[in-house]
Amino acid sequence: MKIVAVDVVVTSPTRNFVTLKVTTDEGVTGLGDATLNGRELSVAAYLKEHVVPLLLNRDPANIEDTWQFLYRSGYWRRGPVTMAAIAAVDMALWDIKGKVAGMPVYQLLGGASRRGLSTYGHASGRDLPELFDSIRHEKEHGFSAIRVQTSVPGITALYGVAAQTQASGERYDYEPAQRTALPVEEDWDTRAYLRHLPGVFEAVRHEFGPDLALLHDGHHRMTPLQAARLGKDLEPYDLFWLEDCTPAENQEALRLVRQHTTTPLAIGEVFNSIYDIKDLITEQLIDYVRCASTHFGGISPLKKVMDFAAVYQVKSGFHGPTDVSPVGLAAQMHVGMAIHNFGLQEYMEHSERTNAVFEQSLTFVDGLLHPGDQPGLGVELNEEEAAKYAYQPAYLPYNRLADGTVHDW
Ligand code: KDG
Ligand code: MG
Repeated sequence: MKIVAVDVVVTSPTRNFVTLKVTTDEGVTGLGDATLNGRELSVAAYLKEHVVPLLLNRDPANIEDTWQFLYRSGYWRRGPVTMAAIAAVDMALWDIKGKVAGMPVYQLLGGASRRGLSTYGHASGRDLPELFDSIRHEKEHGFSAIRVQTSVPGITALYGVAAQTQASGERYDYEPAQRTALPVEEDWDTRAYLRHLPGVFEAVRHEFGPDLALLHDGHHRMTPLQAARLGKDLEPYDLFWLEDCTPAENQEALRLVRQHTTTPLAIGEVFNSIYDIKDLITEQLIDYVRCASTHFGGISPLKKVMDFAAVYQVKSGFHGPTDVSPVGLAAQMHVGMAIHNFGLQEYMEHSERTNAVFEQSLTFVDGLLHPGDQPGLGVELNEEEAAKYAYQPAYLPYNRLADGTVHDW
């Protein structure tokens, strides 16, 4: 078989998505996700200008060889743009292989290790009553693990709090990238956050009892010492994990955090390669790998890093926000189905319009997500629907402290 066409499709049903479509001479097609939130067109150009010409006439069956060829022949390795582009190719080739074999991709990765994937939902609120309502809503929806984000007195706009009015005046609704010409400025105060958060978790634990798995995303905002203190302060409330407590580029920061707290740690949504996370795994400084198929180079490296992590009893907690497209979500669901050391899958659910563009075989029943048993990834692109929604510039926000200093967002 040969690759005869490769198309890069940019569509924006409710947010921007970049999708790669690979077509073979036998008419089999495969899809890959190359969406990089706020920088979408850079990956689209990387693919169109530098990758598509290299794929034509290649045998789509040779997934590992194609991955290594794209990774090594580019010389400039890693980085989110390069790795999202390689990820899209890798996913599309797994999709094709599954369709040719007549099997869902998880079968090709070793078969199902479980009935479905346990997931966590997102709850948030501006105050405790609103937060409790949001948690109840997620529980009724089937989630037995819930991420809790809350407003903090004195901070106007805070990541992950759906109902609050943002600096832009628009509602956040779990979609931090806003369709504005310039990134929106938000505010931040670490001391106020550290003072407020433990009380919120105490109230949530008291209200919902010991069973409910609770998670929190620190979104890279703390120093190692601040993160260590937060982890310690949250210990009585038995978190399932504390995510991204420090900026992710410094792996050593987690050593200090780990020495001070037994709150489980999760990190990796901004990582692009195994080299970003290998010390965290071998030194057992984390408990969950948050990498996403889309930003980590695809299915092949995600499966490899999880097999490596299994040696150290580190589990998966793949990143599943709405900016990972249904194709990217499917890719990591297949990995999650196959590996033994699956932990928990983030599931934010895409909009109805997005689901009309990406037709999916996924099911979500009683909190268990399943990619379905269609051959390949189980996602098809409705190109007519996709063509209705042109790309719209959108940026993630950024933070400034009270004195005007830029802070991690
Ligand atoms: O593009 C940025 C989002 O994917 C990120 O802010 C979401 O942190 C996130 C999460 O844990 O879902
Ligand atoms: Mg996160």
